Amino acid sequence: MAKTLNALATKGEHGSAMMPIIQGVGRAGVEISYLLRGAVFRDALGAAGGENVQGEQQQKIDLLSDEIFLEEMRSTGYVCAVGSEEQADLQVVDEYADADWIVLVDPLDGSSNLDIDGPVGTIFSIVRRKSRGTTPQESDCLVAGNEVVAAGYVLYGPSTMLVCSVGEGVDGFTWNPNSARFELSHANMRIPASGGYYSVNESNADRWLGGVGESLQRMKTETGLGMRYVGSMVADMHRTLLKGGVFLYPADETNRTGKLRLLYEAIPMAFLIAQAGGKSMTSADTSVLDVQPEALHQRVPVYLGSSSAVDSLLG
Ligand code: P6P
Repeated sequence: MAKTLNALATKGEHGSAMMPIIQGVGRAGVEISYLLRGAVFRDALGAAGGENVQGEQQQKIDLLSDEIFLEEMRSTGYVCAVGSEEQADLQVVDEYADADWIVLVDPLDGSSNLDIDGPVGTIFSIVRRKSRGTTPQESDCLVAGNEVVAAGYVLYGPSTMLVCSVGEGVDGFTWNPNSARFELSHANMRIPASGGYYSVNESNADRWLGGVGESLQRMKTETGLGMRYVGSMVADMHRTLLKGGVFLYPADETNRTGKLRLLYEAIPMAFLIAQAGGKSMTSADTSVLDVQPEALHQRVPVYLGSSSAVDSLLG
């Protein structure tokens, strides 16, 4: 009998409590996966005509994915609010405003790759709300990565995978269309200590701040790593988790505090990498997991991957 998402229920301190929410993420992932496969026929690709709070062009499918995800979180009955890349403010789930859990999400990360049929993903983390007995506020979701209870991503590639941790290692589940459920395919994922690739948009190198260009040249010489870059964080991080190496998005003259968002991109991926035995830094001396969030859409530089590669890069 294949193991399902329920394999997570006996893990970590809150595994069983996380299950209704993780099952909801799985349902949203399946719905979004089917949406993606038929998007071109529903005129769902292309710009929606608006910008998100980040000032980025919103794709129609970003908005549809956000809607699907919020509805599935609502249906769990355990989520009091959702902080989404696609929404300026925290979205309170009115029917369950006194529930314990808040979910942070990038509903469809990398959607600019959709017009080339590239891999995209959903990135999420689950935190316990800070306040009790009041309507959830943005301050309730400003929880450091070290306090995250669960995190993961759904990867929409040739297969649909849900990679997740509830605080006791990382497990990968693949959607099995024959049995119509996620089944355990990658148990206890550990990032390789060496090998793999470095993954970065090197076209930004001349604009990087803090001497990252020289550090990267030194790392390339020291490690001899090849380079792979998709431009979709979930795909680039999934390869880093499986093959080893380092994914980085440094601050640059355009993105002076980094491009990737702390709460729903950097922290979930940092949590997974740390759980898989890797290293997750935002600078040479600060772990992503130690950053105290100050705003829902705050951005940070990230250096995530095998400890040896991150150490070689950051010294
Ligand atoms: P660039 C996608 O827009 C995204 O947020 C991440 O998925 C990805 O890692 C990054 O931005 C790519 O940014 O500047 O290389 O296109």
